[in-house]
Amino acid sequence: MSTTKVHQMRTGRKHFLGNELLKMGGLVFLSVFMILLGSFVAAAPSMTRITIGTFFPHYSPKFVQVRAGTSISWKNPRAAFHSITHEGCTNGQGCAFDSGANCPNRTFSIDHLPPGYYPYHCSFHPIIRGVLVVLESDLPTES
Ligand SMILES: [Cu+2]
Repeated sequence: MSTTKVHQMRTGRKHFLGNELLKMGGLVFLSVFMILLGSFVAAAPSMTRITIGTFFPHYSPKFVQVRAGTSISWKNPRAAFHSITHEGCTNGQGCAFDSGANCPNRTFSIDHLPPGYYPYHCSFHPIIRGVLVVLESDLPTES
């Protein structure tokens, strides 16, 4: 065997090991990245948005079901005042939330509603109604 061939084999092996190390480093980096991403996504609170429109069903979507801990926000993109008022605020059964006058282009948000059934309406336009259901956070997901 010529010295050149031996030299090529040695350097070839060196390159092979170098590539393997690079690949392993890449995998370790990727794994750490995925773990960090996973913990970030898990830690980020989930969010549901409802838009208040001019036409039926006005609160869009009108029926919303979320898990406890989900942030719910109502956006009012219209030039009229609206409110997001829990039925309990007007029937004396306990007021869970009331946005008051939600100005045009404003958003009203709720973060920590306990599990329950929350029908609500707009106090300016009582015909505008919606329902919010908050489920226990550990119930199995519906798919
Ligand atoms: Cu309204």
